[in-house]
Amino acid sequence: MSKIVDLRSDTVTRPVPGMRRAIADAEVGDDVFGDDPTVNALEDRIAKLFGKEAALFVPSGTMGNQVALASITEPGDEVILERQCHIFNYEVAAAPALSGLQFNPVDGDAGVITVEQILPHIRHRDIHAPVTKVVALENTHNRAGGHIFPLEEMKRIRELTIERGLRVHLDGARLANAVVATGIPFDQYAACADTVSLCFSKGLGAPVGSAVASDAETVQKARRKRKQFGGGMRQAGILAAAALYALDHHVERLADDHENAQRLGARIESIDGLELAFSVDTNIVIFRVGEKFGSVDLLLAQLKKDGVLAVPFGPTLVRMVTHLDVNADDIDHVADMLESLGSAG
Ligand code: TLP
Repeated sequence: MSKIVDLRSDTVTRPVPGMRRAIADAEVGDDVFGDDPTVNALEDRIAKLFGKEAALFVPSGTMGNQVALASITEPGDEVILERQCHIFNYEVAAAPALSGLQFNPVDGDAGVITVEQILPHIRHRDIHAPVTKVVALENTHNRAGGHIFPLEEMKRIRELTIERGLRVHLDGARLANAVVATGIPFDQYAACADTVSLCFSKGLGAPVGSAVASDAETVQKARRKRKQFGGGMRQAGILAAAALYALDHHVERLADDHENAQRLGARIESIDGLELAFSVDTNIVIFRVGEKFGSVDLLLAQLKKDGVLAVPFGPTLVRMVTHLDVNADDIDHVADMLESLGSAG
């Protein structure tokens, strides 16, 4: 078997030929001067898609989250978020380090936090207390196996935050997956947030780039923050062209990734010694590895020998992510391997 089946993340996708042509043909200018027509077109398109006044193209999902948070807070403010979310676990403590923010994590259920769970975390105005400023949500939720945060609960949280004068940031790195899986359009999710991000470099298959959408004033602040954080890009139109191509060609096809994840999940469930840690809603499959398989490290090493790559996601958990570079045959191959490793164990 020569083909590598890389399920470590949907970030591993390589630009398809059509996307490469769009990159090659892109009109460009210096985006720090606001002169790149392709970046401007992408920002307009994202603003419209999300029903917001403006949008900003940024190099990564992490920078999208960070410029958004920095633009709606002051140093010393507090951000309420779900304990397993990306901002809290995987952004190298950027918000405390760069923007002087404190996190107030809430234990959720499969990445979802409710109004009732958030309420006791909102600080009373007191000279001793940090000011609660933001509730940050993630949809779909990475560590909860691509779980979809229900729109109804997002709406309730939105109402609470309006009532309490708080802002909502939505880490929508994989929001396109939620949109395709539910049929709920981007703007309905975005309406529940002041700032919302989207990554082009995950399931959408672009090489680089994310966007943040919000009201015009907040996006203007975010543009300054992006520069401050070193993310001002020049002829970024070659990247924006890939993102525009992704929006045209790679959104609806996420349904294939979801189908492949379902296919993998169903096979995993039937293997003795493996157990799904979460229901499979979108393109992420997280499963528990029983003793029969030795350990997560052993299982991953055995898979790697045969060209299958996945990542550890905790002492007993493995994550596999489907994307446009893997097909149903690849998934069957991975499942067959897991099955045979299980029967050899
Ligand atoms: N997630 C990556 C790793 O960082 C874990 C992955 O392989 O899934 N929000 C969410 C929900 C994410 O999953 C990620 C990346 C980001 C933000 C950050 O995006 P990048 O990697 O572009 O900074």
